[in-house]
Amino acid sequence: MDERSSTDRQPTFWLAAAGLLAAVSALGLATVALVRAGDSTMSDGMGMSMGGSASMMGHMAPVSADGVPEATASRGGQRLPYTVEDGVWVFRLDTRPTLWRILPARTVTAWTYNGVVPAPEIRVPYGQRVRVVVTNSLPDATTVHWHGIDVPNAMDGVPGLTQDLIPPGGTFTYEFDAVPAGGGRAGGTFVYHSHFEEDRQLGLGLWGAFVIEQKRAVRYEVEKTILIQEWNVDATTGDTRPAMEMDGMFPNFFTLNGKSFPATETVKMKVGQRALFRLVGAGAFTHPMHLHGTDFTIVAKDGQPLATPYKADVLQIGSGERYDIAFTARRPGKWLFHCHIGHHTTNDGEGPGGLMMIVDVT
Ligand SMILES: [Cu+2]
Repeated sequence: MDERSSTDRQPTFWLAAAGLLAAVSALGLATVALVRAGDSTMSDGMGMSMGGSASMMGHMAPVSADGVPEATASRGGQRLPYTVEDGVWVFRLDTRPTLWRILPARTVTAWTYNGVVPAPEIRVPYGQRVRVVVTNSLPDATTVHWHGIDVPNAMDGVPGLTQDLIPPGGTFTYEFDAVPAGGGRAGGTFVYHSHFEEDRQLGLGLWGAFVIEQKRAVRYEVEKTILIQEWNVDATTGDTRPAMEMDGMFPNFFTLNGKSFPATETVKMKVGQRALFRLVGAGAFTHPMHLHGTDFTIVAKDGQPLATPYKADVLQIGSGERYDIAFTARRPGKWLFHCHIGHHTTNDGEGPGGLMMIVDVT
């Protein structure tokens, strides 16, 4: 029973009314901003990073699919070829929009390195001098950050801080020794990604693995690098927006190495074989990854081998994180490796889909 008198309620009523009025006004302003953002082109990269509601709306706009070609490769994440110049391993990356097929009947408009999702894997011996020539064929400026690698400051890829933006049509050459930042002496799983308009460019796919091979590496019969990503796709129009933790921007498709289940790769193993999965959180969301049929041992975190590896059967993988997990195939069968958040194992709400792959043990 509410014992307050009607006069007691009046201030509450007027506060509520004022709040409602403010909310309606804000909605009106937001609508104006949305319309203006829709009118502006997405190539005005500098303007969009300056904050404010109009730029926020620009970041939420779908990426243009006009004239974007479909990928010629069906699988991403393959090792990037290189040439050798005076002992330096020279790699070439081209950032460009690509229609990427995550399912037989579903493409996303991705922003890619070299037209594939995930980006090609760069893999070098510990300490190798590398040069990466980046050409920007996006409609927007970009940079590349070498996440977890001991680069000189000028090679760190932070626009306005360590380098100028690479404009559309521009090129920038990065060069450094492949050593873990902090001087780690082992090596392991690192990443490279855009460091400009990260909400948009990372959400559209600009991520790749960078593996510094360990000098005394444990050998595994099966080794996979697995990038976990999310996508926001309008199932009717096919419009792709960068997936973000924000109303209207939440992901409805999820990929392991650029494919949603059942299009994900099946990992084939024989009983007794050992596997190493290099898991990379290459999106904006956290995924509790779970393996059926056996536990696994977490042997490295963020490219650093653990002094005390530990066992688990679910592992949370957040944005930018890398975990190397090792396991032995114990029993024959088709064992699932999947995210434990049910929504993440759907394709636009239809399951099974998304972040699932099969480990097929014979
Ligand atoms: Cu998940």
